Formats: sequence, structure tokens, C-alpha cells
Amino acid sequence: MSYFPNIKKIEFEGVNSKNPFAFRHYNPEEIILGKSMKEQLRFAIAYWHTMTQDGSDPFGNPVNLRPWLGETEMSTARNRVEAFFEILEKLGADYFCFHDVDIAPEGNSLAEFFNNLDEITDLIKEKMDQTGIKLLWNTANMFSNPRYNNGAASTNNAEVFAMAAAQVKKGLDISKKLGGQNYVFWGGREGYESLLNTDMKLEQDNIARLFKMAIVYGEKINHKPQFLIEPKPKEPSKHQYDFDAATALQFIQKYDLIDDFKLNLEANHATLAGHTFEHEIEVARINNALGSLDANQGDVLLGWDTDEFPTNVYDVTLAMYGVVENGGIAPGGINFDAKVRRSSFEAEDLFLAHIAGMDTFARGLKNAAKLKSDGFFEKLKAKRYASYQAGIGASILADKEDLKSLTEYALNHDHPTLESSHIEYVKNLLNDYIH
Ligand code: XLS
Ligand code: CA
Ligand code: CA
Repeated sequence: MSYFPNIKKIEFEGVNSKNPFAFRHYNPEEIILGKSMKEQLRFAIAYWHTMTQDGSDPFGNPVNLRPWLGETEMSTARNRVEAFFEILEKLGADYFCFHDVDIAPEGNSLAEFFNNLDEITDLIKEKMDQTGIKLLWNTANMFSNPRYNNGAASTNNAEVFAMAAAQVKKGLDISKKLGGQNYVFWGGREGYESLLNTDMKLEQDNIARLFKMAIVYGEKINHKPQFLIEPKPKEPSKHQYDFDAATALQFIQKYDLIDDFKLNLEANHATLAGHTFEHEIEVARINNALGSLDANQGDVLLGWDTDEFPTNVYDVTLAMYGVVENGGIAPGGINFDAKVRRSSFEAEDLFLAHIAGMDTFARGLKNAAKLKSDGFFEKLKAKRYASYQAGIGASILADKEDLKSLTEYALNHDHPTLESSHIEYVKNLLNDYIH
């Protein structure tokens, strides 16, 4: 059975196409920098926004009445698998991501939840085998259930910690069953509301404890996905411990997790932290910790996590430049952690929105590849840092100088020649790659 009988497989038709259900820029087999676009981009679709989001907001009721709603929670869950794989196949997305609670109802006990997960992941596995679609990452939702009011790994309640551990174990069992390539931890409630009653050190030690248990368990079951931490500064917590890439990296380094953990970076979380997406990507990349990307965008006029589909070619070009510099994103991918607006309530909008995101990333990739092959940033930076190529600069980089020798040098050269950055000219040239 088909949930979208009127939609055919989305094909590449080129920039002149007027067909809304076609790609104008994403040409999966086109070779960019030695690999097909599809291999470079590794697009993934998020189960939560696509299958479970109903368009409600704090002021309004659900507006997305999806054709897969069934009589019971379990029948809806089964229908969703069918509909989801139809969307993945028709869009030509090779990967997907989910939280445990997205795919199966929690029921009345943890045991019931696990049984539901077993049944639904059997269906998912069948679909994966039939289609060749792969699991980019899964995760445990340890923030929605009321028991996580005070955090999951960082909770004050040891029994709640045990519940979180059980969800992570199940998440890893599912990851093994479905061949998950990455496993994500996003700590929505791993933070605090008030320092007055918070033992910050214990809470952070416990987060690291849970991460180490996950590494050990992965080794035990002989399944090693790339573990990823997804930073976010706030919402729902006022202070989230994984504020941004730099903070999460400091955590990974302090607790000696660097061999097993990298970062899953989200555009909207970057802006919430007061950073650009490319800043977050660069912080991760230069520390060898760029894992995967959650593709979306925020709204500069709204200060929260709006998770809009990415359509800003400028920002995406700079993000993709970071990916190109990194030599690609695998085993991570580009996961559309994005939801259609409340006003886009038709089921077809799920296709139109993903096409927009995929076309935008295709343009970003092509622009980034051109910037790379022209050596645009390389030349610019080589010129800007040229003073380190010879003379005193080369000697500093070779660690041959100290404060005394540099003072002697400075006393003899106390009017350094300064150069303008011409940054406006740089931006003008960059526009040629984007527009
Ligand atoms: C929420 C996060 C979440 C993670 C996975 O803001 O983006 O959806 O990606 O738990
Ligand atoms: Ca995310
Ligand atoms: Ca988000």
C-alpha cells in the first residue's frame, strides 16, 4: 500500500525544471571532488519531525492529520514504518535517524516498551533489507518522560539514572540489530535549573559514567558505532552541560572519551549558542571531532530552536566548506533535523521541504567544492599569515624563540607593518561563488 500514491520517485531535472517534485540541484550520481553527491552528502531523514510531529504549538492544536494514524498506538507505529520507508525511497535518502520513543509507544512499563521496540525494529529491519537504506544514528529519548524532569544521567535520583542506563543499553542493542553507524547522546535535560540545589561535579561525573558504560557495553556486544555528543546551550534546560562544540570537547577530553566520541553539530543549536554553524564545525574539525551534522536553520528574529528546513545557501556553503576541508562527513551524514512549519500541513509538504533542504545542501556542496578547487580560502589565508613563512615568524613557528629573544627582536622592530584585511572585498568575491 502507498501513503503517497500521487508522488513518484523524486528525480533530478536540473535548474530549469518547474516541477515542484523534482530536484533542481541535487543530482545523486554527479561526481563532486571525486565522489558522488550522494556519497558526499549522506542524507538522512529524522523520524521524529517527519513521522510524529503533528504541527501543534503552545497556542494551537495539531494540524497535520497524517494518513498513517491507526486505531491503536501500535498500529500507528507499524503504519509509520511503511510510510517512512516510502518517503525515504521516493526522496532517495539513504539514511535515517530516530529516538526510541519515535518508533514505538512506551506502554505502561519498561518491559512493554522494550517489547514494542522489538516488534517495530523487526519491521524496520525488514524494510532496511528490502531497500538497502541504512541507519545513520539512533538515540534514546531521555528528556520527554516526566521521570527525566531533573535530568537523565545527571539526575539527582539514582533510580532514574538506572532507567536512563536501561534505555541506552536497549538503544545499543537496537543499533547492533540495525547496523547503526553512529549513536547520539543529546542531553536535553542534562543541565540544571538552579545552582542552589545542584552538585555540578557529581552530575557531570555521572554523565561521563553513563558514556563509559555505553563504550564498555558496545565492546561487550561487539558493536562499535561512532558515539556522538550533540551540543546545545539551552532549551529545555536553562544551563545545558554540552553548551557548544568547545564545551562538549572539553568534557570529552577531561573524561578521556576522545577515542570513542565525536560531535553531532546542529545549525540551530549553534545559533542558540551565539555561534555560526561554520564556527562549530571548525571547532570540531580542528580537534578531529567532526562527527555528523543535523541540518536545519533557526530564525534570526526568534530566539529558540525552530528547526526549520535549511534554505540559506550562504550558510550551507560555509558549513559544507568545513565538511570538504574535513575530507567528508562519513561515517556521519547530513540529517534533516527539521520540521515543516505549522502552516505547511499537507503530507506532500514533507516532500517539498526535504527537496528544498537537499537542493540547498547540493548547492552548498558544489559551491564549497569550487571554493576548494580554486583555493579561495587557502590563498587568502596564506597571504594573511605570510609573516609566519619566513624570518621571525618562521622562527616562532619552529619554537626557536622565547620571551627574551622576542623582546630583543621587538626592540629593533617596534613599528610592525600592518595590513588591511580588506574583508569587504573578500565578501564581495565570495558572493560570486554563492549567487
Ligand atoms: C533537540 C535535538 C534532538 C537531537 C536528538 O533539540 O536536536 O532532536 O537531535 O535527540
Ligand atoms: Ca538535533
Ligand atoms: Ca534542534
